[in-house]
Amino acid sequence: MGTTFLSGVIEGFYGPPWHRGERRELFAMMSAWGLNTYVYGPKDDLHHRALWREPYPEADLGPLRDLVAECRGHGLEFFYALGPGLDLRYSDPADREALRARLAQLRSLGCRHFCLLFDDIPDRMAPGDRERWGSFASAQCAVTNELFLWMRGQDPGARFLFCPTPYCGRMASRHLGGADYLATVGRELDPEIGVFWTGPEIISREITVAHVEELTGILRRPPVIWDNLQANDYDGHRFFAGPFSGRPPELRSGVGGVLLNPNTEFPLNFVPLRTLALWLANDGAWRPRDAYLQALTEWHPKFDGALQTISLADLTLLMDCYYLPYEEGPEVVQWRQQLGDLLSRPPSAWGQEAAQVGALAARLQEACVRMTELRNRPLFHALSRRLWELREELDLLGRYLRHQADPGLAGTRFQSDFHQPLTYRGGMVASLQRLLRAESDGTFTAESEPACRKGPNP
Ligand code: GDL
Repeated sequence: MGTTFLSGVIEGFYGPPWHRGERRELFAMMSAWGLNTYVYGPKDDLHHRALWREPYPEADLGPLRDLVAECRGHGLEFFYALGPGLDLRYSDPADREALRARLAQLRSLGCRHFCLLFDDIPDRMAPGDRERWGSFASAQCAVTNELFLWMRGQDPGARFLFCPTPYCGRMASRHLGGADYLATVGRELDPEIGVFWTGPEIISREITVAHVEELTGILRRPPVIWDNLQANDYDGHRFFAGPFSGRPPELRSGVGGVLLNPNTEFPLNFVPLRTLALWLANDGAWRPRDAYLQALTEWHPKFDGALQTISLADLTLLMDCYYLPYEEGPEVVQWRQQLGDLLSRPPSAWGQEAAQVGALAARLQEACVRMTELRNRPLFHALSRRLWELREELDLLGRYLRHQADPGLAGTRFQSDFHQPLTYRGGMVASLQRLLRAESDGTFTAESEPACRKGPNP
């Protein structure tokens, strides 16, 4: 394994971890597509983070051993990630022994490679640790180096990866983890340990070669990209079925690997993983949209319907609504634009356009209905809550357009019997969202404030 380029998946999201059958399917897809690495690090496996000191109980050992064996049986490398940073006391010998014991337990199950993750942890140290190490970065490096050397003593081929506390450009620029954190890691972390990095942001729209070159200088090694492009654990309304994009193919030679931390719902990850594999194998101009269309064509057979099967064109339209964090697919973007323009005009000026806009809405609504009939029930279950929301909005919109366009109802206010206050867009979260509005420039405005202050009042 040595310095092999790592490509594949990190199961590193918040929320329910994948189950055994899903991981088995994952390994088969990964090995068929030429990906080589799986990192086990679900934030909500209690023994990964909250109970990191406690070894796995006896009942969990068989399934874990099988998981490692299945992964390796597919020719993939298995990394086990431990996240002790919530309450690790870096200078406490008992805690350091607990770390060794946990890795030894995993090693006894066949695991050879490990990660220590220090992401999303309190940005402060116990006073004793501060006295001994001086900085967070030094403390984390010392503990990681010690474990790494201990593991290498038993297995010279063992590989280690380290996730820093500031793991993206924005966090580093805010000095998360303390001054000179990354430079300290560059100097003090054993040069054979890889360092994770998510790009300029936690969810990076783009990761450029220049960005990783600068970082490589500081870290004294190329980073391993932990890619959250299609992670959706931070927003229960969305998922991302769009292509791997915003990363030029030249990035491949500037990093030590690319691991996707994708959608929490395993069945929704076909396109993200397939397009990552296509990106890795690409040797011409990289066209993410083409890769998306190819991956959707390969995914389409999974959408076999009990009554009727959705067409590839309608599947594309639907998945365009759940594309990437910073963009939707082109067909729905154009439709949304047209819809916005239409609604800004009086109904008397709508003409034929209302019918066109309504027809696409109806097509999308129909596509949502097709999804309820999928024979692949896990796929339907993964889609269902998000698509229900989309259906509700499309239904409301259709009713609104018909009401406004009806000359007999001119001057009356639109109301829907199916979208009653508090049952529709209700609840605490929705009310909090209305209270603090997110502006398109990244700022937030309280309900009582004017939308955007353009400067001092005259
Ligand atoms: C994070 C977390 C990750 C989570 C992701 C998306 C890293 C290193 N850590 O900050 O567990 O899934 O954001 O919400 O990315």
